[in-house]
Amino acid sequence: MTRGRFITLEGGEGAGKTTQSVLLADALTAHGVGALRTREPGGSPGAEVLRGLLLGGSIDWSPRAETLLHFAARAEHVAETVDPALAAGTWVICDRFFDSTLAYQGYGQGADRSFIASLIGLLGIAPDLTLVLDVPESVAAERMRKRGGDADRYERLDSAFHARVRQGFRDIALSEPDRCVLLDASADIQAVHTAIMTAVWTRFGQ
Ligand code: Z5A
Repeated sequence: MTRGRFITLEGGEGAGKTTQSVLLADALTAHGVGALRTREPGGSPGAEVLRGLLLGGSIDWSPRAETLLHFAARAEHVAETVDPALAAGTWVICDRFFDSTLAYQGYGQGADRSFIASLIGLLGIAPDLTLVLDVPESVAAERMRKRGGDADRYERLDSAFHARVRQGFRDIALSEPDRCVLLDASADIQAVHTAIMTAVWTRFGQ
């Protein structure tokens, strides 16, 4: 059995990760490739419980504790969902992964980035390809305004926080060109999808 490929989508809120992960999974399925969509924080029963604590709760976690909670959720998600699917030959499309911890907790909240880098090293799994969707904050804010709904703990943070997060994602993409592709996600949905499929087939071949 050939192990599946592990593809992550990263970027700030409203970048279009969820929209694009659906299109990518559908395109892979149409191509005869079995694909599983999942997300973080969450993606397995235990990790979804931790998601509730992280997004919905009223606790203002210290940056290091929040980092560890994301990694606890991630370890559970990898063990219960990601690893078994990859072992079965399924491609896994994951909406956010460890780069989000570096961008949000590291760049955004000021958690020690070398501490996060150590946890990444200890996790024992890295994506084969990471698509970093980059949009100006004004574009993301307009998309979120149109979508409506209640803001979670992270969405309520100020624009300086979101600017640091965006810079974090850009730095990660530029520092790891073998794994990451930085994409302009301010284009229309179909244009971004086309760019994503080009990146996927360039990396893995058709
Ligand atoms: N977090 C963290 O701090 N540390 C971590 O380690 C991890 C996560 C893993 C999870 O939120 C929060 O957890 C996240 C970071 C933190 N918080 N923030 N902010 P989530 O899972 O609830 O949500 P999200 O990941 O931020 O996703 P989102 O807000 O739903 O955005 P998105 O998935 O990138 O966008 P979308 O849902 O695909 O699209 C948003 C809207 O824009 C929608 O109405 C679309 O139809 C529209 N859209 C999408 N693409 C386009 C284009 N190209 N043109 C026009 N309109 C578009």
